[in-house]
Amino acid sequence: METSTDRIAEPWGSRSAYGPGQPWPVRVDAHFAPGVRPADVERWVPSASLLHSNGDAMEIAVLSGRIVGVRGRAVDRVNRGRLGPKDLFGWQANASPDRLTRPLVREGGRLVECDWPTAMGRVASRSQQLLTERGPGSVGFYTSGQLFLEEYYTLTVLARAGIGTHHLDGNTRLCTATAGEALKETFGTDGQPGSYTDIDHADTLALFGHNVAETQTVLWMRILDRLEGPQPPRLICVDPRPTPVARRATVHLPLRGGTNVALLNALLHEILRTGRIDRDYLAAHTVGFEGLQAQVAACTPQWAAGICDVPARLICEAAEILGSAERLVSTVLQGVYQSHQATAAAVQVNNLHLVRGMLGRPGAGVLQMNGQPTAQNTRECGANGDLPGFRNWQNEEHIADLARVWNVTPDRIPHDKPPTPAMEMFRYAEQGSIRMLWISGTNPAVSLPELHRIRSLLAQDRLFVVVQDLYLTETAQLADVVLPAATWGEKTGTFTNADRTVHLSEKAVDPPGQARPDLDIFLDYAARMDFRDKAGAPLVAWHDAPSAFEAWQRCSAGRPCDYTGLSYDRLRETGGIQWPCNDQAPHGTERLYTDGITWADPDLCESYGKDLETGAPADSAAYRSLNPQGKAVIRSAAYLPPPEDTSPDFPLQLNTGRTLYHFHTRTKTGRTPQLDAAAPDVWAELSAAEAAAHALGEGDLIEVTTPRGALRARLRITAMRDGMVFVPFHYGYWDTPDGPPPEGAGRAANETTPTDWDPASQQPLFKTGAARISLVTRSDGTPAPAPTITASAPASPGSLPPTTGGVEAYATYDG
Ligand SMILES: Nc1nc2c(c(=O)[nH]1)N[C@H]1C(S)=C(S)[C@@H](COP(=O)(O)OP(=O)(O)OC[C@H]3O[C@@H](n4cnc5c(=O)[nH]c(N)nc54)[C@H](O)[C@@H]3O)O[C@H]1N2
Ligand SMILES: Nc1nc2c(c(=O)[nH]1)N[C@H]1C(S)=C(S)[C@@H](COP(=O)(O)OP(=O)(O)OC[C@H]3O[C@@H](n4cnc5c(=O)[nH]c(N)nc54)[C@H](O)[C@@H]3O)O[C@H]1N2
Ligand SMILES: [Mo]
Repeated sequence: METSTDRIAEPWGSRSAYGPGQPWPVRVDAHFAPGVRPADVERWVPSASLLHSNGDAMEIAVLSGRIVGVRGRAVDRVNRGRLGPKDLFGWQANASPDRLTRPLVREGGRLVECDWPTAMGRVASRSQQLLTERGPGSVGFYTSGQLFLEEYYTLTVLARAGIGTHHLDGNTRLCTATAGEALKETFGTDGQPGSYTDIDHADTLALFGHNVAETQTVLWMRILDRLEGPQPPRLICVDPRPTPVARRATVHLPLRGGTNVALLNALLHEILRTGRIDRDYLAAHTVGFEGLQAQVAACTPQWAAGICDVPARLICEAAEILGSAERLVSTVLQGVYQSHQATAAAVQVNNLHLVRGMLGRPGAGVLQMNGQPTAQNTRECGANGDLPGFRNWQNEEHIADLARVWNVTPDRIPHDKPPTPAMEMFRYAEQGSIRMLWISGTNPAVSLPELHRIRSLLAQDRLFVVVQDLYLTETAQLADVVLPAATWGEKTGTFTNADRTVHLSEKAVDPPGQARPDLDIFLDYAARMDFRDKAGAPLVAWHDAPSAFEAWQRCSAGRPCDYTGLSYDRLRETGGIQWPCNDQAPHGTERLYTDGITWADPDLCESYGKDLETGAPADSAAYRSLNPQGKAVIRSAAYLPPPEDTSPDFPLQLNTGRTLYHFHTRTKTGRTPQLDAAAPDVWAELSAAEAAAHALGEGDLIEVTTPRGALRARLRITAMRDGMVFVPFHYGYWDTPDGPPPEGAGRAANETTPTDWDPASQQPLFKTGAARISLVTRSDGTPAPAPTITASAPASPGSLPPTTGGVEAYATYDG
């Protein structure tokens, strides 16, 4: 039956309850432009969501050459037809009148319009000049988790074997570097062990620093539908904030920020103490258990309670649930990844599953989540710094194999030292060894820590900055050349979600003006640079998305992320398919490690592992002696306090993150009326006790200050733990009337965050810092511009007018 509701007010829509082992019922969600009916639609074009990592399959509705709506794909394994608010409404941003339609170059200090040959000519000639004068180390590429697979692969080939630089990384460094690193540390290679279908079978779900209700709304619908059905799973939520997940949890552990390792060590301590371990699994498939035993021996719940500031009783309850689970699914995301012991904590979740033998069967799986829609492809294609196909940069045979695929000599592939992580690239640009930085599909002038530093280093004269984007973002405003890109719906390619499901996204409409697909831009550059292989043929020998996909299939052959069994035709027809997909697994692979650990062998693994405390990489000999038979490695870690702890000057912990209605720096969701209206400006969250201690009330304008800088935001009083202030990081200044903030009075969370990172994954610490707050002006009675349905719900429910979307936000669902 088709019904229609306000999907801003009801982001998760209606329930379709189901029981363990049953298939998740279909429900098809749709939204169209005013006046358009489904029957009017001329063409439906297959695609998937691009505003989070869930990979919800959809079709784009086209009428008279315009996108006029979207609907979910009922056949797809990921969403069974459902869509979240960002996907129902976000497509409207494609047609925003302020899209970039022509390239821009900086002339006399100003950005002026030009044609493509002029813009690309400047980029190529500056590259040539730098290669001659300073060598490949003077050129850096900082890309995204939001382009398509074909684009990343092309960029990797031209940056590595073309330019020959170490400096290629993605904003995935800020996002899922820890997911990749944690999987490498434990299983020897990247690749998600679990599957979303594990939710259908689980008796226990444990979410570590993952506000899935707001950040993967459709996965939360799946969980809600299990929670409403027979034999619902037990739910553990580890998050300092009262997220929608916390509100539904069997046990909520609202821990002090940055204390995940202490908590996890205590949970492992209890599980070991009560003997809930799978000795056969440990013996057959792991090394390192004794180290873990020793490490957690003294980590009692009472000990952790003192560090995490949660009652020991709650830790014991959570351990009891984890210890008695028979089908356990754990997920991990930014509350773990963006803290100082990110990798150390994330691998303890892997350890929990190894110790309990909870892997490789229905309902037993780890999801080291991704955040961005195509972050998995950034990693597997090597645009995150690692080598394509999860090859090991320290293994000469892997280098030789890649050199064979690219038909170059092995010395053309830089591998004498580790690839440069993004934070180091920005430091090299600051210090002057990187002289050209090509930024594609990311907005670092809002998303990197310590923004005054980022602004000033991007504005340097000696640094040539190329920005490839859809809009004149805060970053593009600092560029020397701006390249207008086509986006989702305007170009064709594939991308892979957090559970290895590959989707095809096809071109539905033409891009505006002269905007071009990122792939065409990279191919144009490769042609201008005239990169050659060792036979003198073009290094980048493909010319469009299908031929780029085929080139990638050859590169992925025989690797963990094998794409050789996929094709655009198959993906178009069936919807998403999970890799590896090849002759042995023609229908794709639901879960990894169903039959033991497959890629940790010293000759096969992507990484020899790192010291979790220092980040120092191990070498082949060390790994061989640790793990000669290629089992899963149990790596233990001692808890360390956060590097920037609270002090009398900065008494509050600083936490930053997301809200349901916005995506990142809001370049798309801020241009979508329904989403913009739901959360139009920044706010800051405090507990009622903390607000009272500071004599502050709802809606007061406050200043949040750290040693780096300050921001101003309206106060929302929530049921959050005491001693913490939370600020969403979505709000830059492109849509503020006054442009860039005078230093010290911005509204971006990253004015205040520290330049510091986890040693093993090199992911920045957006959730670990210390701050103080002060009153700027009292509220006139207006509440903070924060949604009321989400983690920012008011402490006293119903005390404020609820967030609604009105008629504009009505969407239908069928099912
Ligand atoms: N609506 C929406 N959805 C998105 C995105 C978006 O911008 N908006 N972005 C996508 C991307 S790229 C990503 S990476 C994901 C991120 O998805 P999530 O990781 O779910 O989102 P965050 O809000 O960054 O952080 C999650 C939670 O971590 C908690 N946290 C903070 N410190 C700690 C800690 O020390 N320990 C623990 N256990 N928890 C802590 C925060 O309170 C927060 O509720 O979302 C994806 N989906
Ligand atoms: N304080 C704080 N900071 C954070 C985080 C946090 O939790 N707290 N989270 C971090 C995380 S997990 C992430 S993922 C980052 C996200 O940070 P960013 O990547 O900087 O955020 P976006 O706004 O998604 O930027 C993507 C840019 O790509 C453009 N774009 C979209 N589609 C296309 C396309 O097809 N082609 C091209 N060329 N451009 C396109 C968009 O217009 C936008 O400008 O922020 C990080 N920063
Ligand atoms: Mo992310």
